[in-house]
Amino acid sequence: MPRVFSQELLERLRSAKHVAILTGAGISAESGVPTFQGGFWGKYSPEELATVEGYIKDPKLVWDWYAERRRELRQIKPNAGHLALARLEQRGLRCTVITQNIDGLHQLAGSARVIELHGSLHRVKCFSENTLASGWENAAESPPRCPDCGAWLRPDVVWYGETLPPLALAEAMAASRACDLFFSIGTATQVYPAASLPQTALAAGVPVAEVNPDYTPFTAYATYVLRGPAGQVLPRLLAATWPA
Ligand code: BV8
Repeated sequence: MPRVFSQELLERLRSAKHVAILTGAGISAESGVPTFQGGFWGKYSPEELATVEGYIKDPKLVWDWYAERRRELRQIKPNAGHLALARLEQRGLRCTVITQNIDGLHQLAGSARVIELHGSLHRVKCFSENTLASGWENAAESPPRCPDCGAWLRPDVVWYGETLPPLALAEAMAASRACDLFFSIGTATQVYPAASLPQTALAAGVPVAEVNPDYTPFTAYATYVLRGPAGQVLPRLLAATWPA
């Protein structure tokens, strides 16, 4: 846990007009959502569940796994890390949260500008038409069927081997280049193209602060390394930047 923050970082944050923030599973860890390294994949392999092939092979297993994650989220609240980012936005500077998470906790914490690179657990779409579906919650069948065409429904998330929503990715890239300061928080920076965003910021001359209790493949390149859990580091960073 950093005792003090670099004065340069505090000054940059204090004078920033636009901050871009990439988040991963680590920012939701303190809310009780298991990270990919520590939790979900432990039971299953990504290929089994988070791919089109895995879904076609066993649609009920995949649908039920996402349904279990959706149920678990009902008891989960945003933590101090999510709330600190929402407060940062409420200070009036432009704050673009770019998340790999599908839990919706940034929006629940009050962040208004959230780019969901990998979709949302709270949305469901038709496997065939790719159109969002509603009214599936009480379906007896697992997975439920599309009311329009009868195909299976699926979570509106990006699986391995699927391209990211083009607009979301374009907006994330643009924010990474245009911001005054970039944060990479709670991500192992191993899943692409999301993992390329901190480097995109650096290449555009934007300083990058990494918030993570552990090292990542990006740590050596970070301008500032804030070693610790986001739920502790972020509130302290805001308090140090704006003591009043
Ligand atoms: C794509 C949604 C173009 C679903 C997710 C072969 C074939 C096909 C593709 C590939 C291939 N090889 C490589 C690829 C590209 C692939 C990829 O990058 N693979 C990796 C494994 C190498 N990417 C893709 O497939 C992407 N699409 O590239 O399309 C294409 C198309 C065809 C062929 C080639 C290219 C799509 C990727 C999206 C997959 N969907 N999620 C779901 O959630 O079920 S990925 C999912 O895993 C997350 O969204 C996230 O992105 C990733 C997990 O990473 P993290 O968030 O970083 O979490 P992790 O647990 O790993 O780390 C947690 C971190 O937090 C740690 O560092 C820890 O120290 C830290 N931490 C812990 N506690 C705290 C903390 N930090 C702060 N505070 C704390 N308290």
